[in-house]
Amino acid sequence: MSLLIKKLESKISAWREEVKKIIESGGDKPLSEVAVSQAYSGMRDVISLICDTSRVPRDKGLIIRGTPLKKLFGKSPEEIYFLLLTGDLPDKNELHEMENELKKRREIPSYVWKILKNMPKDSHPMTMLSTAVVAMQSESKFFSEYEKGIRKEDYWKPTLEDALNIVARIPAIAAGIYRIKFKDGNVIEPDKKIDFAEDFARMLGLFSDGNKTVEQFNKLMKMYLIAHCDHEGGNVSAFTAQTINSALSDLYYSISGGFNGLAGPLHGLANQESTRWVLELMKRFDGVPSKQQLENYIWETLNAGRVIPGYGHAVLRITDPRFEGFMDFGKKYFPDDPLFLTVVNLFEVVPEQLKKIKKIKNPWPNVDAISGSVLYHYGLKEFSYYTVLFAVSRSLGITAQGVINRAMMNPLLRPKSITTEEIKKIINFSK
Ligand code: AMX
Repeated sequence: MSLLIKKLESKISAWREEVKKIIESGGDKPLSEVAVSQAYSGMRDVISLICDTSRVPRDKGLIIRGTPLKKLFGKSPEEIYFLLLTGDLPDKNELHEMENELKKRREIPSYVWKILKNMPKDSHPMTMLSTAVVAMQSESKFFSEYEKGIRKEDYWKPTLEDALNIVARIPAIAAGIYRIKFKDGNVIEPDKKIDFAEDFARMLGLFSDGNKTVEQFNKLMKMYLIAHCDHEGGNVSAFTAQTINSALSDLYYSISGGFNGLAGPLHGLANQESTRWVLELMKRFDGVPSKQQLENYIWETLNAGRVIPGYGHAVLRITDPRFEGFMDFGKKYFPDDPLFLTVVNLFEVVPEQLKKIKKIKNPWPNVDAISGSVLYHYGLKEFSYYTVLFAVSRSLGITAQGVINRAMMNPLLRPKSITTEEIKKIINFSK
């Protein structure tokens, strides 16, 4: 790992120096004001967190270390991980090293399989993933180095070890969960000779030998694992993980906690909810529905007090570029797939309907409106599994953020809360 460590060492000392100077020269300048209404609405738009791995301008979507996601499609998860960690795409040698690191750490401890196989049969795949990760906590290098008294400046080094171990193992664990939960329970062992995305696709065991769609599916996995890798620092999974990690709980605790947040229907579970919703819709109308039928169904959902899954976003105010990426993929490889076609038709109908509801700030689709349909096409039909795929990808961003937070020696996260009684006094509230 010498090239990565060397690069990070020089970057980290420059980053530390720069932040010190930033605080000295402009530390008093306010970043945002907080209105009472924002305190009551999930701190939306309150700027008070630093995240350097990626940013999400509301009119552009995900930008990873300065490069828009769309320009990064075609890169491998290994390249993106190096980019997230260091700010630079790797050169040939650096990439080779990253690929090897993630290959050699791929072995899954046997106790993980025992735990997963003994969990209740109705455990959600995300519960299984979160459990598997936290079960490995005893292997944390950060935890053991901290016990030995490692210096604060060096916290990032064992955190990087943990990050690489977690990222290397998650594909095999995730694929194993699929085999245990939905197939015959025989897990397919990792192959240290092939790359991250392809090995994950192989371990799912969806295709028999000689099936020609394997290559397409591998391509999709490569894209999928990049598309969900990071989305700045304030989203539920990243923020949860960061909060846990700020208490110097190691990355096993943090990632597991972040995944628990990802498992919520307003966050990462929306891909499962969206696919379920579209399939129910197709069942109701016996195939690909007409535009009028779509419109009726949308209002039926809204009038029942439910959200349209996959639409809206806490930050974005445009169609999510990740949605567009998957749409381009589907249009290229399976434009006539009925589920995909329905998703594309919904894209033409839903925003116009959501625009009629004033309180909805963003009527446009997010990634979860489409990401399930592309998996479904290749036979990955168990949609309660979809958030696990999201998590495999998101582990790249969350662990990279964790390494950087420790490198920057960031303190405990502890925003201040306020009571309703105090707010009443501040605004001179009278009934
Ligand atoms: N359908 C129906 N109502 C919606 C809606 C949708 N798709 N999106 C927003 N609204 C509603 C909200 O529920 C809220 O209603 P309330 O005031 O009665 O509670 C109101 O519109 C205002 O919401 P907002 O400011 O536009 O969005 P937000 O920041 O509060 O929430 C999000 C963002 C994503 C939770 C919301 O758009 C939503 O629930 N979407 C559907 C679920 C989804 O797709 N989640 C995935 C997001 C991406 C991800 O994290 N993977």
